[in-house]
This record gives sequence, C-alpha cells and structure tokens, in this order.
Amino acid sequence: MEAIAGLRGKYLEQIASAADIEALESVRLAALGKKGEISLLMRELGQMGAEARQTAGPALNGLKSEIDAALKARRAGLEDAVLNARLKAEWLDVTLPGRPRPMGTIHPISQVMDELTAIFADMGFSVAEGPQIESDWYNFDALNIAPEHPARQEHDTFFMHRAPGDNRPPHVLRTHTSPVQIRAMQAQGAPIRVIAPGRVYRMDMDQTHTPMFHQVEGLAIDRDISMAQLKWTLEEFCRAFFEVEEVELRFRASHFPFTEPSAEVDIRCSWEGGQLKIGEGKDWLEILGSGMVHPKVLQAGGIDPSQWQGFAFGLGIDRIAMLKYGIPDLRAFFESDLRWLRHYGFASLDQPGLAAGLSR
Ligand code: 2U9
Repeated sequence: MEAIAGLRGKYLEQIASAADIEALESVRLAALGKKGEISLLMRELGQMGAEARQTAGPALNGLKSEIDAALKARRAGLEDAVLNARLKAEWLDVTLPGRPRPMGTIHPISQVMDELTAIFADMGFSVAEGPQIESDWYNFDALNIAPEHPARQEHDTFFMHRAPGDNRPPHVLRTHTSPVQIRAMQAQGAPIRVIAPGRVYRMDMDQTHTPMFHQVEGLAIDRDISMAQLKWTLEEFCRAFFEVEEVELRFRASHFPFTEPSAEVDIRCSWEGGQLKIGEGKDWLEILGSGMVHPKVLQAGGIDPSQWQGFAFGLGIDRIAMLKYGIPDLRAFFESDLRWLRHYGFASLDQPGLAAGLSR
C-alpha cells in the first residue's frame, strides 16, 4: 500500500508539472502505457494470493482511475492553454478596411460591344469574327464594290506591302466588318443571323474620325425576310440600347454597293440645353446604314439569291458610345489617358445584360 501511495504522489506531481502535451504523454506512458509502472503492477495481481489480491486489486484500480482522470484533466488544461495562446497570437480585426488594390476599368467601347451583343443575342443573332487583314476580294469584290469605286483608291484604304515579285493584289486592313459576314455565309449557308462587331481601318484623321474605329454590322438571311423585319429589329435594338420606352426611326433612301434598296436611318431626338434625349423631340440623328442584301453579295457568300433574301445594317460603335455615355471627344477613346479611363470606364462587375435595363 505504501508503494501505491508513493506512485500516486509521484505521478500526480509529474502530471501537475508537465509543461506541455508531449511531456504529459511521456508521463502517461510511464504510468499507464503497456509497460507502464502501474500497468505492470496490475499484471502482477494474477500471481498474488487471493488475500493479497483482495486489498491490492481495488487499491491499484483506484490508483489507475485517479491517474487517468488527472491525466485527462491536465490534458484539457494544456489544450485550453494552447488554444488561448493561438487566439491571442492569431487575432484578427475583421473590421479593418482592406488594403486598396489598383483596379482597372472596362473601356466604354468594350462595354458598348458587350451591350450590343447581349441585345442582338436576345433576338437570335450570334457573333461572328474574322481577320483584320483581308484580301481585296473579301473586303471589296465580294461586297459588289467595283475596282473604280472611290473606297478602293489609295487615299481611303490601308494597303499592305507585297514582297518584291509577288504580283497578287495587295491585302488591306479591312475597311468594314462586312467580310466577316461573307465568310459566315460561306461557312454556314442560309438561313443565318449574325452580327460582326470589331475594328476597322480607314485613312481618315480629324476631330470626328480616327484611322481605326469600331463597327458592328448585322446580317439576317431567310426565305421571306423583308424591310419590315429590318425596321422592327433596328427599333428593338435602339429601344434596348438607349434604354427608352419608345423610339421613332426614319428611313431615308440611300445607296451602298452591297445593299439594294439601301437606307440611312435617323432616330428622333432632342438636343435641349446641349443634352441629348433619344425618342422624343423635333431633331433627327443619323445612326445607321442598312438595306436588303444585294443579290451579287449573296452569291459571293455562296447563297442562292433566287431562294434567299435578307437585310444588313451597319453602325459605328464609337459614335453610339459617345451618344449614350455623353463622351464629347472621339480621339480621347484611343489615348489611354488613365484619368479619362477612370472617369468614363465601367466597373468590371457592371455586366450588361437584359436584366440591367436593356429590355422592356
Ligand atoms: C454583307 C452585306 C451587306 C452592311 C451595311 C451599312 C449599310 C452602313 C456604315 C454605318 C456607319 C459604316 O461605321 S459606318 O461608317 N455602314 O451604312 N453597312 S449596310 O451591309 C452588308 C454587310 C455585309 C454581307
């Protein structure tokens, strides 16, 4: 019994003074592990006489339970201490403001392209893309633009250099996105509904022209498409794009080589106090060109004009971006002035969609 009291004192003391969980584990192994002192004594009970076992048994069991409980209590205490130390060291003030990070903005042209795409996608148009360097066939011939047409003259179009000895006609920087639709017709055939937004190039530079600008053109070909559908499509587009309940369009007869008949399209507006209001007023603003696709152009796209017909339209993205967002100077679009971009740019989460005010 004295030995038990001795073990009790020794282990309770070691448990109390164990500085960490590892030290406590060593104490547990020394006392209650497989070869621990108390475990060995318990194993010896079997060899004792019945009388001795009657007193030693309960005493040893009591010691084992007491040491076990002390180990558990100390372990809980040490774990609490570890947790409290971590809570103290790893404390974080979640109310502190975040570190500011420089954030870019979406360029108004990208924003407007996304808006156009969302509106036309809702009307069943898919987006087609094509090369910005084109052959003269795709840029001109396929669009019924004759060799003597002024657009094919040196001063309007950027021609690429040919290697000496290469006598093929030079490639050009596309002057409109129309070649994209020729390629789309060749690839898909009819019926087809596509828009082609993108960069185009013309040798022009003044207050209202830059040598690179952006267009979106649309094309819808089916068996019975007429100018009525063209008018409806353009009205729906203008209403959604300018976010007004009603718009009024005026079609003026015009001429383009790739459409017959052709029309330029004006939208009713007012300019009161220098502020543009779309949909009401006594002024008209030209915003689009359009028409029924010329049979020769359908043929160039591999579509039989005796079976199919359709409309096409084109508009300048930069100009409608300026109108919608009140941007006064075209040239600032391409100067990469950070102050301008921060002012006129859009937050990256400001995603255009029909739920964001672009529909009825
Ligand atoms: C195909 C057939 C026909 C596209 C069209 C216009 C009229 C037009 C201008 C608007 C302002 C160019 O950016 S702008 O200067 N565009 O007036 N564009 S019809 O006609 C096509 C296109 C492709 C296969």
